[in-house]
Amino acid sequence: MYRFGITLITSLAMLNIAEPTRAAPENPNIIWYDAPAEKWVQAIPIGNGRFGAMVFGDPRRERLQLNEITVWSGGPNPNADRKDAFKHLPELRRLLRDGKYAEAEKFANANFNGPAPYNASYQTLGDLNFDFGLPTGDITDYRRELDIARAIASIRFRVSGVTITREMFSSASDQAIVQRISADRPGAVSFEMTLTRIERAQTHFEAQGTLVMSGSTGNTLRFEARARVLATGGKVSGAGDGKVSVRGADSVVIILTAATTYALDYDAGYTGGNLGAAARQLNAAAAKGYDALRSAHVSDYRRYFDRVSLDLGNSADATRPTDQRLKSYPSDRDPSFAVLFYQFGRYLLISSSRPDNLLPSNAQGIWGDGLDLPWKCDYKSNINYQMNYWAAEPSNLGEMHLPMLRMTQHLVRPGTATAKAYFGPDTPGWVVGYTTNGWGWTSPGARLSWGIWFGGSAWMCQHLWEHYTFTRDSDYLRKVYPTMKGAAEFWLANLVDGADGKLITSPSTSPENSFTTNDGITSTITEGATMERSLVWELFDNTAIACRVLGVDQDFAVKLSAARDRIRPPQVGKAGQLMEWNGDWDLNAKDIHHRHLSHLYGLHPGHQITMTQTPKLAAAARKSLEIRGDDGTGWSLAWKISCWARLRDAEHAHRLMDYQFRHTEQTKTIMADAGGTYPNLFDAHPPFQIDGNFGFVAGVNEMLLQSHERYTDPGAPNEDCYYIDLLPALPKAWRDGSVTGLRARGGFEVSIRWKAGELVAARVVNVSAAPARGRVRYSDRESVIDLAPGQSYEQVGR
Ligand code: FUC
Repeated sequence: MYRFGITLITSLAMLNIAEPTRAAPENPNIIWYDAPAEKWVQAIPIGNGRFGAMVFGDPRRERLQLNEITVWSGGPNPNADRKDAFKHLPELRRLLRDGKYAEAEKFANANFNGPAPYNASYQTLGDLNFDFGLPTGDITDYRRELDIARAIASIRFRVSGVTITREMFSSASDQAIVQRISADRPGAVSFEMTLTRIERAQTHFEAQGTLVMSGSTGNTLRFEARARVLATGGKVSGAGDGKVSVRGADSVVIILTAATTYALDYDAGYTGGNLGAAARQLNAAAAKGYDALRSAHVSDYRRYFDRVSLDLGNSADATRPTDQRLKSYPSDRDPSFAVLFYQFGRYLLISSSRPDNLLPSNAQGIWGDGLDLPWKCDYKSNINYQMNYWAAEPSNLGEMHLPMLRMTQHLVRPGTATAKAYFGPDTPGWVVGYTTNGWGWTSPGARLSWGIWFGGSAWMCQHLWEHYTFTRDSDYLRKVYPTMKGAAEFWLANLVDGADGKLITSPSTSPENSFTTNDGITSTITEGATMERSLVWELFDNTAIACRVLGVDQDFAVKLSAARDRIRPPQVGKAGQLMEWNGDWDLNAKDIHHRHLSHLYGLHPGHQITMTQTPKLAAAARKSLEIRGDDGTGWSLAWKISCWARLRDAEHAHRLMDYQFRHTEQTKTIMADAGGTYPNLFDAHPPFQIDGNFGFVAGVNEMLLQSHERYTDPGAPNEDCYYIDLLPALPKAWRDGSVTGLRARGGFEVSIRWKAGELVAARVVNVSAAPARGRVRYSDRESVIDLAPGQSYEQVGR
């Protein structure tokens, strides 16, 4: 073991970490197509965190399908908890203890579910439509492009000897979607523009070439969208019929803003947002001018995007249209395509979850067309919601995590009511079940197998803690600690003694899966399924360390650690698998390839199971993964990449990409084995679900760098310290490469370069404001690092 105190600060250039390994395509961050989108899953997404559009790019008639992150139908539902459910808890637990699982399922569906309909859905805001009235000549030289390094979309083509260019972006700096339409011949830009919505909206023309659309999604939320045309040359006219016409302009800038009455405020009934923001933002952006808007947008976006670079080399012609590259991935396995998909995931996170978003990135980020979107496009907290944020911290986008962390704290109010309704009026703390939405839903669903599960709050609190481990910002931790404490208090009070005297949860489910006992009883509800045990273990473990770090609640911390050690540990079953249930029933499963990997939570994203600290459980997790098989829904495939990476099986992790990059245009809901990627690089469950995009980014991060294994450093016993594993799962296909700017737990930023599969150089910088310790591991070398803020450790060769 080597120990480093002070180290030299050399530049990345000296270490050659970021030097390209071979000739790269001109701009590796371009997604492009040689035809307009005919379907939504071919269109290009743009977004500024809260306000976005899908760009179809038809030369003659453009449709910008618009979304704003707070546009939810319905409203808060204070009666969604079954108020007397807790009275049925003892009977439900008794049935489960007696192994009467089928009766328990009936009983739970009747007495322990959520009585309220779950109707509210995230919705489209509307459409900005253009009819360009182009000459009838052929369209040639067509190109539709998204530059993910600048977050700018463009469409270019020639018609009747004129080249028309449309360029657009959604600016966070100016809170507007901005588009410029230009031509290489004066007076060649003409169009009619309308702003529409399928229901509940009216549009009128106002002075200054402005359309104003106002409406509501029902009784709670009202919205307003404004689009203004600023023409150079030509003539702009409009009328009360909600249409603007432009004739013979040289170029036109269109600015679009939107506001809603939404507020993330439980007491105010989720209203209080100011519709006047749309007009204010529109006037401010219009006064600024296109070039200033564009450069403010690009530099703002690059602040985040440029933090991570990844080079895995090329093996195919990377200049081809993106849909062709997707289709040929199974035969060329082009690593630069994996890089594009990785960086596209980071683009999507920056574009759907800016730090001041009122709501987090939802099941489709911010992009959704329609009024009743798949699964309401909500925040399913039994995997999907959290997966959306797995990539945030490691990919150096920690600020994008903030909307989710705020939402978690917000759920304490409704979650306290849910805890008391289901576990008793004296129950402390708060709990969230299988999902949440824009209206603070925390209640169970109408029925099993998905509706009754209480692991959501513990899992969300893992995210609160992780933001601290990556930043070591103890002021932040102090603010979120009460939320973690409340979630832990709930579980301290509500774990029960299992038949073996170990602590378990009851009732308990393994999200959306069912079991068949050795006596042939099939059910979905039991006591002590593995996932909740692991979630609560993780919650207690993290919260106890938070107490130490903050120097608070020492007695509580002792209680948490003691209870953590009494939780029934993960069990190994007869096939050597990690048991999903309280009985050894995995092999009886009706759906042995079920998409959820719930019992593997301790392997990933948790840290209860690791290769070096719990090798037997890691081996069992491997067996379980083998039993589950490789195929799955989009997010399931992505989760498997991370799991195999944590098991250090680089080739298996890489093989999963063959499934993840399966080209598809299927948009019907399929619950198994049809996961893949759409031409626009959205992940296909199917239908589109953005968790798979983010989960993929997380998987690649896990292949290149891991930092989940914790140890106690004798020199800093109150701190959480981590092993930093360099290239833990590097596949042969990524022979030479480099990555810069990844983040590791403990407050570090890490850059790595490798050649022929071997480490060439690595640099670990303490980017936190506190001294930071850790252990850097690669191959058989382990180096202890102890760095002051800003200091770095460097390693050359193995
Ligand atoms: C859970 C998953 C489904 C889907 C849905 C949004 O119900 O089991 O596969 O991801 O959430």
